[in-house]
Amino acid sequence: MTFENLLIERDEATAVVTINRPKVLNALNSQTLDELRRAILELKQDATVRVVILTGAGDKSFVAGADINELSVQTPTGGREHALAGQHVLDLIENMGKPVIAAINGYALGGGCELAMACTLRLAADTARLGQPEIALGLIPGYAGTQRLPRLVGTGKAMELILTGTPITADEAYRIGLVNRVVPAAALMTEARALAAQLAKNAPIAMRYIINAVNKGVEIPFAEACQYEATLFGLVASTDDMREGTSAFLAKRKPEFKGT
Ligand code: CO8
Repeated sequence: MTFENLLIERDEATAVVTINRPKVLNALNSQTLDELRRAILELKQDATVRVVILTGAGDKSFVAGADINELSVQTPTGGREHALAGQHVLDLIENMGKPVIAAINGYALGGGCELAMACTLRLAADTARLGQPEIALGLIPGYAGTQRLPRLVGTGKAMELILTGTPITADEAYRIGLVNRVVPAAALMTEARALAAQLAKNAPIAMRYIINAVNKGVEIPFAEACQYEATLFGLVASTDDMREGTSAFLAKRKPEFKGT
């Protein structure tokens, strides 16, 4: 995989994807978004990758939003296409079937906050700032921020964040449930890699079904979602990993999951 604006590094079963446009605080232009789309599709297919970490280059910014140079000249139809393309990439991340950890190393604003919200888990450096400042540009969020933010933090907080556009600290983001953990900035990648290594030991098919059950379940009626969960539960019973996990427990040894 060769990319102009992404760095991809492997650490055993973890792939670290770094958005690499530090001169513009890793703003997402169309090319970067498309590179991200291609990278996610390739990492999804690669069975040796069990967990992905997504972060931004440098120590100042995760992603400072969509590239405002492109937004400033967009047309109505182009804007719609751009929003749909971004939503598509974020959907791919959300439904990749492998945990994607956002390591939020600084500003996660606008499209950057939306990107972090599409990830499965979010770790934030204590120096990070998160928000949806589109309103200050006369815009609204366009990468599904109006939808994922209320699902994560509730309608009231989402309205406040999107209508004021004022970014919040990592601690406040943790308090309202926008990030899972806050860690000292210097320890962010170590913590993210440790979490990734922990998850990488899990049964991949079970993780895929958990992500699928949670993501799909919040969109459909509860009773239907429970039926769906039961079907996936039945399906995992057909895996070698289920047999390995249960027999390892009974034999008092550590399981070794193969993803089959
Ligand atoms: N796009 C393009 N360039 C950017 C962006 C951006 N989002 N953010 C920062 N930059 C550039 C700056 O212009 C500057 O460039 P230069 O050095 O050439 O002047 C460089 O990065 C460094 O930035 P600053 O000098 O501004 O750094 P500061 O430390 O002073 O400020 C901030 C940091 C507070 C993060 C500030 O840069 C900022 O406010 N950035 C914009 C944040 C923002 O508004 N993000 C939301 C963008 S809109 C969006 O994301 C919509 C998503 C959905 C789109 C749907 C499709 C239509």
